[in-house]
Amino acid sequence: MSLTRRQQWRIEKIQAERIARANRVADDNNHFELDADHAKTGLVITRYGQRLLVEHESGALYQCTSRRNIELSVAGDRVIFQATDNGEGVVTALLARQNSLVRSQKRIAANIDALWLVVAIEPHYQFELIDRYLVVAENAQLPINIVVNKIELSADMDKVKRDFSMYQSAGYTVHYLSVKTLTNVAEFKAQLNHKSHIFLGQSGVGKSSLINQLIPDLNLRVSELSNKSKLGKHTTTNTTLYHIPSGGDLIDSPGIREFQLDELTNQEILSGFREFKPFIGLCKFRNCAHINEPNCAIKEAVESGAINAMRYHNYLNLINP
Ligand SMILES: Nc1nc2c(ncn2[C@@H]2O[C@H](COP(=O)(O)OP(=O)(O)O)[C@@H](O)[C@H]2O)c(=O)[nH]1
Ligand SMILES: [Mg+2]
Ligand SMILES: [Zn+2]
Repeated sequence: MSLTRRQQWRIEKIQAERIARANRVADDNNHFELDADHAKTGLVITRYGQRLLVEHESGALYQCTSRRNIELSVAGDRVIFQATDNGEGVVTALLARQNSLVRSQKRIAANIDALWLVVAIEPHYQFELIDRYLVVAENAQLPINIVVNKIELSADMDKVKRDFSMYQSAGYTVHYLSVKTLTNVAEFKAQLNHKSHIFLGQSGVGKSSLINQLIPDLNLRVSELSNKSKLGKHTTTNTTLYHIPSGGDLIDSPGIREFQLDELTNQEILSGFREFKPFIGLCKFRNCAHINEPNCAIKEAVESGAINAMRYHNYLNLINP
């Protein structure tokens, strides 16, 4: 049986405390006495330059600086910190990350349980865009699933479901909902519990509307955080972790919602089609591009139906000749 996330954190906390204790000896930059026995575990809510807003298990927020010898943490990180007299704190250790989202060489969020790619009936979903997001997420080992919004606008839901069945058979979860009519929204909410989530996708698909359903007072909370943290208005554009009242966490920023997709290499594209994996390496030619080479295991899998023909077609559309 695998460890729960909480158990995992507890183990990491003990390890991190040891590190913090060892560092204490070497520490000559901090003017207060570090006391590893009183170290607290916290969750990074947001970062503003070198400063971090850290939430203790009790819910109390601490504005923290970070020890110089540890990597700067981001929203979603678990850290060990020590409160100082003035209600502020110093982060002394960073717990191991489960994963992290990096864009243009900058880390922006950590410990993400699910990325939700939001697409819609209007603007109408495009397979190429969906596949590009999936490829990026697969290459970064980020768990991604799909939300199809505005289903009340579709005159042919059977067709829509056929379109997305290829993603379901590749192992992706697909939720069909309408934020406008609230169709399937409660069910969707219910399964966000105990996990941390990121929503992304092109403009106009309904991400803000969906997030407002999950956290009706989001704008209020943004300004509350700005006040509490004395971080100023920047909080609105900073990547921030919010607790969803019905359960689960949302890591959000405008930059995350609509992040730009970088150019993808053919190698990344190939490894981004997760259902191709069992066949890679089985082709006649070692450098097979799986386009029109003889005895290609991928093409044979398409012919036998083991790989969905539309997904293979999407692969051909994405790769650079
Ligand atoms: N018809 C319909 N419109 C929706 C639905 N969800 C959101 N919208 C509308 O779609 C537009 C774009 O939504 P918004 O949440 O701003 O999308 P974002 O750009 O992804 O954040 C707004 O006019 C919303 O009111 C839905 O389920 N059905
Ligand atoms: Mg929006
Ligand atoms: Zn091949």
